[in-house]
Amino acid sequence: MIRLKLSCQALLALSLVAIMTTATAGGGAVAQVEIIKFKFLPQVISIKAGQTVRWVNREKRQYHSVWFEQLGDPESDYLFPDDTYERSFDSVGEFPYRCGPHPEMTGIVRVE
Ligand SMILES: [Cu+2]
Repeated sequence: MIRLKLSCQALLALSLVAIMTTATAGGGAVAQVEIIKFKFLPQVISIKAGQTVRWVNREKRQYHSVWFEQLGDPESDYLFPDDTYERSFDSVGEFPYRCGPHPEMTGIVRVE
C-alpha cells in the first residue's frame, strides 16, 4: 500500500516536470523573466500579443515584486525565492514595470 502511494507521487512529480518543461520550451505561450541579483533578466522581453510572461524569483533570500505601475496595476504580492508571477498582454506596446521595494529594478515588456 505504501509502495503504491509512493509510485503515484513519483508519477505525479514526473508529469509536473513534463508540464513545466513544455510550458517553458521555446515558442510556447509563456515567456520567462528571471529575477536574480536585483535584476530582471532579460531586462527587455519581446512577446506576441496574447502571450503570458512569467516572472520567477531566483534569488537565494531576497524578495521582490513586479509592478506595472504605469498601467494602473496593483503591485504583485512579494515574490519570495522560487515564487512566480504571471501576467498576459493583449495589446501591442511597450510596458515598463518595476519592483515595488526596489524602484531601481526595472524592466520592459515589449508586445508585438
Ligand atoms: Cu526587488
